[in-house]
Amino acid sequence: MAKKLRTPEEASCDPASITLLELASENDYETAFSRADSTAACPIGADGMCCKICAMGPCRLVKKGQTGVCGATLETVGARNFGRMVAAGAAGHSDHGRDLAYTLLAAAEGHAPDYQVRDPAKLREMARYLDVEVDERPVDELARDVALAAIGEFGKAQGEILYLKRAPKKRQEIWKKLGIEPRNIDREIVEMMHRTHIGNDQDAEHILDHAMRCALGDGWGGSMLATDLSDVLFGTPGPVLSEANLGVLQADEVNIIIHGHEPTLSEMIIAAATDPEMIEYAKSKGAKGITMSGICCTANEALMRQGVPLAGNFLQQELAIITGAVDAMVVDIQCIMQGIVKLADQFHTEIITTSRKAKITGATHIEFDEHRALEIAKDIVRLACDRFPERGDTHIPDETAELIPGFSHEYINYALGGTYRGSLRPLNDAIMSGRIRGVVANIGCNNPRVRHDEMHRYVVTEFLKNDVLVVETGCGAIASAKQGYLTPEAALEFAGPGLREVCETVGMPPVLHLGSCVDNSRILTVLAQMATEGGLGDDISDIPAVGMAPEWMSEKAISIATYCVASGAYVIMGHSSPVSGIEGVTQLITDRWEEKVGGRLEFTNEPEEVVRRSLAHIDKKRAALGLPEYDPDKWGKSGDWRIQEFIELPFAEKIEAAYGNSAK
Ligand code: SF4
Ligand code: MSK
Repeated sequence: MAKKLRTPEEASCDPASITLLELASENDYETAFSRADSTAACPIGADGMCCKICAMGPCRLVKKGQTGVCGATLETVGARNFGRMVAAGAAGHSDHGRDLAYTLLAAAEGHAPDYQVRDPAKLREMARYLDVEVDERPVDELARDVALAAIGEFGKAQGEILYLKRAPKKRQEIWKKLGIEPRNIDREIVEMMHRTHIGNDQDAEHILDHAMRCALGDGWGGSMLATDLSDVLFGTPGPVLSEANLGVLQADEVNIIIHGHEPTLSEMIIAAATDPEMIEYAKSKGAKGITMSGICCTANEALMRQGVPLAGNFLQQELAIITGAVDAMVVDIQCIMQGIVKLADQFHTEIITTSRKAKITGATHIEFDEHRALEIAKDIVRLACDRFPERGDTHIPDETAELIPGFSHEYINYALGGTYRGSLRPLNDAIMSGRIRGVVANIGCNNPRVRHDEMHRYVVTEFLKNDVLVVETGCGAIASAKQGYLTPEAALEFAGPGLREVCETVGMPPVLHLGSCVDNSRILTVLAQMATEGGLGDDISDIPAVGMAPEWMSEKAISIATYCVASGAYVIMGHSSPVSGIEGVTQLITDRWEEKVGGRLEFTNEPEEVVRRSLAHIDKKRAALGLPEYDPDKWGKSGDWRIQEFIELPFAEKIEAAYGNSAK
């Protein structure tokens, strides 16, 4: 019997997406939503109980005590599957970081003339962490040495990853004691694959210890390097004003969507799209100009530094094509659905793959080469313009929301502490006083198995009400952007009284957008700085903070979750657990990991449970630090909104409010 298809409203809570899902349904356009409805997940695989790592299997272990042909237990199979997810996620983030290091090297050596060092201060900071001599050396010479040192972190022969020293001292000692300090980035990924080969590591706890080591190589290695290198090459983000949702597409302009994860080519496409010669070319094809927008984390990279609008998050990549208004979708790496090519065949949209690591059958492949980046970018823009006259009807939804992203950890320091004494002290103080109850990092993807954006919307709304400051990256941040949570005004409307006062004082949104998936490393940096600033313990595990990815789908999310846990954080993932059928593994990643590293990893598909457990954890950590119990009634008696409220009172009530009964 065919599975019932969800209605558009059941599939998404985003109005723009609902409109386009209605159009998809009327016209039989296939999307991830309809494929999820018609493709039931394999229950054995979903629970982590299937092993297919050798040809004696695949072995489907359906009951307790059952083993594979080789005798592998459920626990071993589950831990191996989990470890391999971590390895794949860590590889994705880290290989991205490696490419950026090679781009910096090419730029420093004069082989990539379209790139240069945009943030020399960040370059010098990187140099200090990577033990590169700084002195008064010319920028290109320093950039070359930093690039080589960064490349070295992926495969060096001895020692440990140098960025580990950015973690609080106590955390470094925990890693050392457990023997999970990553030696280099690639080695831990390779070893994870080796250990999980048939007939090798067959102790679930031992396999999962290595999963933490491998993930730490991502968080404090590959991802952190990727973030820093992007800042060096393209500039460290600061606040910009932009817009989000599919309404950013323009009916009378050439629309180019950039999608994937890398800023390297997209930065050049943005430059090409603003070139007067290209704009003239677009006009020669009947368009008024060229509009750039983005999907997924290439979008977040371009948004953070250039203010390029967000067309949408992961589940909107196909919906964007259904608008009929996208002339070219230029994709690089990660989170690109193969389905876009088949869908684009029904429209005029050109799908252009650009990475030497990611071709899609049927797409146009224009391979990116950093040595002639701008020239390639112009070819791509021209191709998009050539598609414009082929457009049919367009259906661009009206929805857009304003947002202010660009909260790098440097900017958060500056916003809170000022130019001369950039510091997280005011944030720590606000948490200590109870104005801010705690911090939640809401990250990660969308997943068509759950209602699009719903979990993100629910948890963020609840946290704001409860005076919890929310920091976000990836597609979770895009969900909040569409919701209107990324503006300072959102604090007046949605935040509890304490958080509202802090946001008003600083002029910041109650939800801070920190960037793309690799930029979760910025969250590690903020947490490490909060721990060393004083007043909130001396380790990440002491801070009243929780991490979560309520709509996760990617292996990268599992790597991120694991490195956050190994760094001391409590992490709750939504949707479902990849090891839900294996009690022993669930126990290891929760209670046992908590005993070892202070963090734990839980899964629940109940949004209310995510909020309840998070607030309970935050309050438990506050109590352990001896901080006052959270009491919203203490706050909210100051701030602009109170003054505004006062001004709007009738005269008699104004007197009463100002002087009380004594005025009578
Ligand atoms: Fe089956 Fe063991 Fe081979 Fe896995 S490794 S497929 S459990 S025989
Ligand atoms: S893009 S990994 S769907 S956050 Fe980074 Fe979004 Fe998740 Fe991809």
